Amino acid sequence: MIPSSTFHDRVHGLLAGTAVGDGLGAPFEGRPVVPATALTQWSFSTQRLDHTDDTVMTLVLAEHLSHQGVINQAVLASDFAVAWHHEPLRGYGAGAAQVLASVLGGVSWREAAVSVFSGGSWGNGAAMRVAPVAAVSRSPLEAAHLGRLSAEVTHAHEHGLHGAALQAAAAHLALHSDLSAPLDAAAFLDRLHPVVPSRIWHEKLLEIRALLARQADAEEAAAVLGNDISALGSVPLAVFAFLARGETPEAAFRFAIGGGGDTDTIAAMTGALVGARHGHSELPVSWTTRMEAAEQIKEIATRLVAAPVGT
Ligand code: RVK
Ligand code: MG
Ligand code: MG
Repeated sequence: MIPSSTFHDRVHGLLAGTAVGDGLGAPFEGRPVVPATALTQWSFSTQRLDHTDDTVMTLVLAEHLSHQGVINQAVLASDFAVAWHHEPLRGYGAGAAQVLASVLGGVSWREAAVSVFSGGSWGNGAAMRVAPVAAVSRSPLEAAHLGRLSAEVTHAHEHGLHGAALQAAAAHLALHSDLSAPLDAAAFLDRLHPVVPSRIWHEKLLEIRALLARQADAEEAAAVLGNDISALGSVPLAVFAFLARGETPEAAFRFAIGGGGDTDTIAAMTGALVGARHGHSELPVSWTTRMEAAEQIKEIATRLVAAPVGT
């Protein structure tokens, strides 16, 4: 059992890690390669870490969960839509914006989510925001279930849903991991297998094991696992960055961004896992003090830890 003050710090870390990864990675989003010197320069800058849709939606979900510890899909869809309408220029994906505009216009989320693209979105937008479910779940499977419920309101494609389930379960495992022992990557991956009943996702988990065994660098990992805006092509890299470098928070963020591609989102997802394991107090202060929404994140974390679990 984790002491409540530590649990609070770790939930705070989960939210702050998302925002730090998002803000640090955002200037490099879409670049195939991120030069180490550019990343070092940006990491030492004192400029504010402005966040994007990844953090906005994560905080909306955290706030939603803090009310009753459960997901009401119609209300959640509306909460996302209101946040998008308030700040449409936070870098939302085109499909996500279309779904949220429809919801705001009175279309049911179920209809809106399947109407976008062919069979719904497989983007990583549901995975990037899902980590707060870890705070109100009692097992990785329950986190994955809540993750899928939260994902469905915008991402109807199976890969969008699987990505959210995997990241949710990983966040649960990170939040409840034993800090007195080194992270056991093999055991962590064993527990992720059952949450994604899909051959192609299981192959990704096997690739993560192989990359860990040969101590692959960020460039090689991105080439093998992907680093794009799809759930399938980004969630595995985020989990890999956590398993490969997660014991040193700063290195994990740099690794996640160093793989290039969808850097804000990959670093946001890795950041959620790193923050959940180590807590807000162990994230680099030079970065957490630069967060645009530092105060809001602190307040939401306090409300989220007070939410009922598993009701
Ligand atoms: C911009 C064809 C599809 C597809 C399908 C493509 C922000 C589209 C965040 C779509 C994240 C894009 C990211 C993203 C999160 C998805 N057929 N193409 N079935 N499903 N796509 O729009 O919230 O950065 O090109 O649902 O998942 O930082 O626009 O948004 O990086 O993937 O966007 O999917 O995106 P969306 P999202
Ligand atoms: Mg973004
Ligand atoms: Mg992104």
